[in-house]
Amino acid sequence: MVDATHTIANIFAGKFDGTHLGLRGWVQNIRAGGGILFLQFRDGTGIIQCTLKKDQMDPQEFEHLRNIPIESTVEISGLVRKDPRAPGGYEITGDKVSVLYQAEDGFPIAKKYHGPDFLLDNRHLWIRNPKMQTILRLRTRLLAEFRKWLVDHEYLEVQMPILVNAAVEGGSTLFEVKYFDQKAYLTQSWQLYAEAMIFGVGKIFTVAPSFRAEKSRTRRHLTEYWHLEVEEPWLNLDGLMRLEEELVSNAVQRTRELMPEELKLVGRNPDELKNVTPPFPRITYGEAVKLVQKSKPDFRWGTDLGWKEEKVLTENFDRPFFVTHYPKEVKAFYHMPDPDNSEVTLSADLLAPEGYGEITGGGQRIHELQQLLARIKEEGLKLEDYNWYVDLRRYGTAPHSGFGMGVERTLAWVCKLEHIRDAIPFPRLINRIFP
Ligand code: NSS
Repeated sequence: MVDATHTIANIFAGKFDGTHLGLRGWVQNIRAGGGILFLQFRDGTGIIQCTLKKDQMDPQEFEHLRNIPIESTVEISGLVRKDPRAPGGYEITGDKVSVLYQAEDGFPIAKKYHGPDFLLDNRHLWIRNPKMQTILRLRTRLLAEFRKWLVDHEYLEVQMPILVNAAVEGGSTLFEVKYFDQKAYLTQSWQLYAEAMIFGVGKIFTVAPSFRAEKSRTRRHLTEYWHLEVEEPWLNLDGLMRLEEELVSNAVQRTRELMPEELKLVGRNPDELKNVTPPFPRITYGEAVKLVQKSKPDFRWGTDLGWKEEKVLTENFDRPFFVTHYPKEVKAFYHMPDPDNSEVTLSADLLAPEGYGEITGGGQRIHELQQLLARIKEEGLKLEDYNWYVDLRRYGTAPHSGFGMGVERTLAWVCKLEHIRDAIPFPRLINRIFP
C-alpha cells in the first residue's frame, strides 16, 4: 500500500530527498531515449519526471512500458533525487512500474495545437493539463485567502437561495425555470436576502453561484459564475471601498508570496502584482467619461461603461481602481442616489488593470422607505415582488452597503488569462452547456 504522505507536492517541499518510495498516479507523457525511459508522472498534487533504466529493471517490463499509452494508471517506486535542473527541483530514479489500469490508445488531446472549441468539447480530459491544474490551485488559494480575511474580521458566512421569484440586477439577464406550477428564476445575486440578514446578524459574506443569461459573447462573461458577496450595516460608500481594497490586496499579496512558481507557470510574473496595495485610485464616472472621450469622442454621459470603454480606462492605472457615482440609469433600483446630486448613485465598481476591467460591483443601498418605493415605481418594477424587501425599510432600517465580486474575473486577472473560461473547470457560456 502506498503511504498517503508520499505525494509529489511533498517531494517538492523537500520532505523525501534520498527516500525510496512508492506513488500512484497517471502517465502524463512517456519518451524513450536508448536504454532510458523518461516518464512524466502525475499524482494530482504535481508532475515529476521518473527515469527508468533498462539495465536496472526487468527488461520485459521495460519493453512493455515503452509502449504504454499516456493516461494509463500506474504505481511507480523509486528513489527521490534532488536535481536543480528539474521542474520542482526533484526527480525519481525508478526501479519498478506496475500498470494498474492501462488506458486505451488515442488519448484525444495530442501534443499539437488544438483549437478552443476542440478543447472545450474535451474539457473533461483537458482539465488534466498542467496549466489548468495550476489555475485551479491558484483559485483555491485566492478563495481561501478571501474567506480567511473575512472570517478573521468577524464576517459571518451565510448561504441564500438560488431559486428566487424576482430580479436583483434587472430582468434582461434572468434565467427562468419552471417551479411546479409557478415561474422562478436562477438568482443573479444574494443581495436582497443579504440585506434582510444583516439586521439580524450584522456583517456577512457568501461564495455562491450566480446566473446571468448574458447574450454577450466576450472574454469576461459566463452564464454561471461564482460570486463572492459581502453586506454590512453602518457602512457607507467610502467604508465599502476601503473594505474592498483591503480584502483584494491581502488575497493577491498572499497568493503572490505563497505561489510565485504557480503564477509563473500560468503566465503571470508575480512581480507585476507587487503594487496591488491600498489605497486603490478612485475616479468618478464623470471623470471616467472624460478619459474615455479622449479616444472615443462620441461616448455620451449616461451610457454604461462596456468592456471597450473599461479597457481604455485601465490604460491609465497600474493597479485596480474604483469608478464611483454611476448615473441612476445604468444601475439597479436599490442604489442610493447621491444626496448632493440625485442624477448619480453612491455606487462603485472595482476595475482591474491591464485591460481586465470590472471585477466588483456594489455601493450604498437605499435605506429609507419612501425613497425605495419611489425608485421601484420609477423603474416600473412590480411592488408585490419586492414587498418583503421593502419591509426591511419599515422595521429597523439602517444605512448599509455591499458588493459582489466575480471570482472568475478576479482569477483571470490575477493569472493573466486570455479568457474567463479557463478560470473555472467547466465553463457555462452562451453557446455551451456541455460537458
Ligand atoms: O451585477 S453586479 O455588478 N452587481 C451585483 O450583482 C450586486 N447585486 C452585487 C452586490 O452588491 N452584492 O455583479 C457583481 C460582479 C461583477 O462586478 C462581475 O465581476 C461579476 O459579478 N459578474 C460576472 N462574472 C462573470 N460572468 C458574468 N456574466 C458576470 N456578471 C457579473
